[in-house]
Amino acid sequence: MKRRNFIKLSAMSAAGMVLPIKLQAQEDNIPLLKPRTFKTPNDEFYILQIGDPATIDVKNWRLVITGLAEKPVTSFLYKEITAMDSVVTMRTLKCIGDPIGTEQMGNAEWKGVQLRELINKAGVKDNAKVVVFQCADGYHTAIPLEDAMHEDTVLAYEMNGEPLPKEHGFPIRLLNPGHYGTKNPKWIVNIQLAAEHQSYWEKRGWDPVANVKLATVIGTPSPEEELIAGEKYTVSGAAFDAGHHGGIKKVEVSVDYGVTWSEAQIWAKDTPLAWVLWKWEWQTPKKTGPVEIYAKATSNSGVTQDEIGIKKKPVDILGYHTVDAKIIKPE
Ligand SMILES: Nc1nc2c(c(=O)[nH]1)N[C@H]1C(S)=C(S)[C@@H](COP(=O)(O)O)O[C@H]1N2
Ligand SMILES: [Mo]
Repeated sequence: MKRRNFIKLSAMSAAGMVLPIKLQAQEDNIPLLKPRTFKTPNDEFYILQIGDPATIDVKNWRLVITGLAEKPVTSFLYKEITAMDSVVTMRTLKCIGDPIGTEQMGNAEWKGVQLRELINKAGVKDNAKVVVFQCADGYHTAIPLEDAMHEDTVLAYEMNGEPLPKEHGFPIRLLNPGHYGTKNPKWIVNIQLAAEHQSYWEKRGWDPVANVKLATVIGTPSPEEELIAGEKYTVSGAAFDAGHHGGIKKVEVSVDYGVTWSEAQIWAKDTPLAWVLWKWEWQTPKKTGPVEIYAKATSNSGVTQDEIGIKKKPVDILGYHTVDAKIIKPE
């Protein structure tokens, strides 16, 4: 059986047990897309941190704001934060160290409060330039004050309608629009207004700005997947610009080493702060042998992906994503 003939789905039975279901995709004519849902389910969302996830007992937790503040120590209880005016927002997270095409990208609907609401309660002194987040696992990172005061910068306490899962930063994490995962700290315990700060990853040579670069990921086919000659196959994936170039305008696919490109269909999108999902119906060649699939995105501001080269460690995504697959004879 070919790898792509079966997909495992989970479903809740009446008793609440998780049952694996096998779907015979080709017979049922269901194209297998990857990602297959616009919102990544919480238990499928990638998890990354410097050590083990921190365990925080919310009863003993206080979010403290200190440093160059008018009221030098301001603290908030979980229930005070969750009682404030909230925002619900779709956001994609991507790891800065994600070599293009891997799995370190996910999208969720988050609920939280604007960070500036809390910072304004503490009051900002003139000499404050950055906001530093100290986390329960020892991680720390800073963002410019201007970014912290941006209306889209959110302290999230819910993910896809559930309290933030432990792995994703319970009780509270930052969602910092336009920035790689490094600037989206989890398990925050202390927020400090400061003149400057060298963050955990910057000390180890990583990009201190961490702006997300325009990227396209091919989900199907997966590397080395065997595709049947002369059949319909749905190439699919995601693209994301994190709002830096006005959002994704189009995604194109090439199966002839970039000589010709076909426009894919964007089948799910939200604001530019969330990924777009795309698919392209391919009539696979009759001839068997290796094939390479390329995908690239163009933004609304006209930037095309292969024009963007990033040489700064470790955002070494150069050009677009390519996947090697194989065309094989029908059985
Ligand atoms: N406290 C803390 N927050 C952190 C990290 C960490 O090591 N510790 N890693 C960051 C990195 S590198 C990434 S890519 C994202 C991943 O978020 P996720 O695990 O919710 O997907 O968390 C960020 N926030
Ligand atoms: Mo990351």
